[in-house]
Amino acid sequence: MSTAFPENFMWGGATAANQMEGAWNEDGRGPALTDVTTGGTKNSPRRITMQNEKGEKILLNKYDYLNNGAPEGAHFAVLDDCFYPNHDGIDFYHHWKEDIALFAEMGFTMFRMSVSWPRIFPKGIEEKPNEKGLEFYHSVFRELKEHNIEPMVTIYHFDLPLYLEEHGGWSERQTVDCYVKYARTLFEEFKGEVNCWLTNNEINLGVAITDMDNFPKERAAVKFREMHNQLVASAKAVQIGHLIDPANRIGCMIAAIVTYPGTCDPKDVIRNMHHMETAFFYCSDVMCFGEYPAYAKRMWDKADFRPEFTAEDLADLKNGTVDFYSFSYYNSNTMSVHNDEKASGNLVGGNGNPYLKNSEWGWPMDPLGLQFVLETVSDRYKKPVYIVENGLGAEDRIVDGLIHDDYRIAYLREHIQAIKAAIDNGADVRGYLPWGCIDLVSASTGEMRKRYGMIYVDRDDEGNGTFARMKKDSFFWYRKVIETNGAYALEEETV
Ligand code: BGP
Repeated sequence: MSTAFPENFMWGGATAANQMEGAWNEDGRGPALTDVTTGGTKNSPRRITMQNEKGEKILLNKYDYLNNGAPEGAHFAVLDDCFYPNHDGIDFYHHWKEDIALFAEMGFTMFRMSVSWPRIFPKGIEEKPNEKGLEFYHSVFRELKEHNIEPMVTIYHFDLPLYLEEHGGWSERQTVDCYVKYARTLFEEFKGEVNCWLTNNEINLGVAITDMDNFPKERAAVKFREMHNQLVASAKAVQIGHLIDPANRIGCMIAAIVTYPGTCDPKDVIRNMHHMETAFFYCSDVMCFGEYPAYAKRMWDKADFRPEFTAEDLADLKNGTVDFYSFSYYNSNTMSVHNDEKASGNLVGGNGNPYLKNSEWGWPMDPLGLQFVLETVSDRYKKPVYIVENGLGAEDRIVDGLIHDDYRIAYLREHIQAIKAAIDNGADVRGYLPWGCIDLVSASTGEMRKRYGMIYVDRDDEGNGTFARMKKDSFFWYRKVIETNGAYALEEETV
């Protein structure tokens, strides 16, 4: 056996309930925001569906909603003539046994999944959890254990119960209380079955958007308040999780929004530094160090935000620091005061980069950016690091019953090589869990055609398909990578 990667390095894959489970209204599950979000494409945004007081339809651009909130008097509605891809996902709710067997066949030692919040507390406010929801996850965790796969469980991944969303979402302290009750329920219920947890997927997104050009100042203040509530909720969960089971390891989950200065103009360097602070470091600095960083003042002043945090909240942040750091990474961008041209990328764009090629969805592919993140965060936080999302969203074609996804293999190989380089340079990297190891609904576009998986799922963007699973070439390639503890990805030439 090769010793290319550290012994006990965890290999696996990552998913989220809202994008894979389906069964959106089965067995007592309540709706989430993702259940009133239509499909979209690369060029047409997903819509949030609502109705006004007269019952007239409103289709709101998802990003307008996230940036500006809902129009006065509008309420969420599931509309008959709209298609909601998350309602069925890839029907993991009924395929979990088969899917876990496939993960085991690839050799996974870790599997990242999330618990669907509204499957446990349909509205978020109930006193007692939904037993059927708990049973479902017990079955999944038991099955993973059978196959010696350790679950890494995200407590909250994009699926706030719609009721809480309608009642102010994260700007209300009620949501913090409901989250804490939900997290406590999971820690108690799954004690002994799950020991590795993430509190909140890509928690930094809410503040990252405040650094986008033209983001309204008043809304930035709202976002900082909401983010404070999320950070406090997370810190409370960390403390409770440790009390309930000292064996629990609880991490933050950050979208690695990496940007480089567009030129060597010192103005670009400063612009980029400020962008990285806001978009990338702000949340994890709080979650890892237990207090707000000094540069928060610059961000708050700009938004006229007066932080009035209670002593209790500040104590929670101090006492609820995470045990490890985890992140998603797909692409990098550049920041420049000289360039208004926008590039695409995961969630928050910057300017493009002439040295990099773009994916079919326009995301600049940059394996060295992953090395950059690993070395940066490993040194900044001095905590174990996990890559819990990474991968290439691409269209796959079935030819003679096979899927030759050499483009995906090339992407994964180059990123694994970058991880090894970071480890050789001293980064404390513990695991690699590429995103969407099985095809699932895209978060940004709602498409199925944007596939990340090593396992193909027969489902299209109109809701057709049998949900049958099929192994792609990358399935066999990744199995070999895991079997050799990474060595197979290092031996081969970079495509
Ligand atoms: C991250 C999310 C995931 C996932 C991934 C890929 O932001 O945590 O839920 O979907 O991005 O993005 P997309 O699905 O938009 O291609």
